[in-house]
Amino acid sequence: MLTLYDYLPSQNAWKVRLLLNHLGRPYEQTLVSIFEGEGKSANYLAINPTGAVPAIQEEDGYTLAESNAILVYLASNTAYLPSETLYQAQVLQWLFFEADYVQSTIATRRHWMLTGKDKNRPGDTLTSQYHAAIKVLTVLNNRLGQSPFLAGPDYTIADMSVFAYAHLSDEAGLPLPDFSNIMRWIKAVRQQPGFLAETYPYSIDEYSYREL
Ligand SMILES: N[C@@H](CCC(=O)N[C@@H](CS)C(=O)NCC(=O)O)C(=O)O
Repeated sequence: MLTLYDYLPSQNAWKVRLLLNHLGRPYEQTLVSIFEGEGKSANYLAINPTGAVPAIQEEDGYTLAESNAILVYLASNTAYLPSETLYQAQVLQWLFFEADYVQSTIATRRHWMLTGKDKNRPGDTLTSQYHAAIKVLTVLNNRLGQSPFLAGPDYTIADMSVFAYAHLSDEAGLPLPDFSNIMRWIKAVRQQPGFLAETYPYSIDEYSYREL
């Protein structure tokens, strides 16, 4: 059976849980206590060289890391990753956008704010991060004003990936309700069959205040 290396409050890991839920694919979970340093163990670094979650391991030992690469792999030959070349490339466009822009702004800011780490960050870093996050939400809102879902007419792994942190933007101190197209899309994503509503707060982990 597939193994998912997971840390419950991680929304990068939640993306993978969401897709597995949509697919109805059974898996085993191995929890990695990242803030206690378990990700830095030699055993785990052999699975994911960055020490981060998520990662997966197939029964034959094959391993894969980076949440968006995992989504591409697991969604291949399913309705969640179109096979037509340009449509598939548009899915990749939004997956790369997520990894580059969403993770460095909304996700990082939310992590800092929910674990108190924002108090140890310089004010100008927080200010420039806020403006960068607003720009990301504006790009998403504009795109979702033109298209029902990010890559086109269908719900794909691009939506799963971006949704993971974007729908929690209010927890990063961002004015999510101001972005009406994103709000419409959030409702549409929640209505997809097999949507996974369950997320976990950092407060379930007594070590989450630690720096990585
Ligand atoms: N780009 C990576 C980011 C993964 C990531 O940052 N994971 C966090 C949890 S959300 C983590 O495990 N951090 C621990 C570390 O980096 O050592 C992905 O998309 O999978």
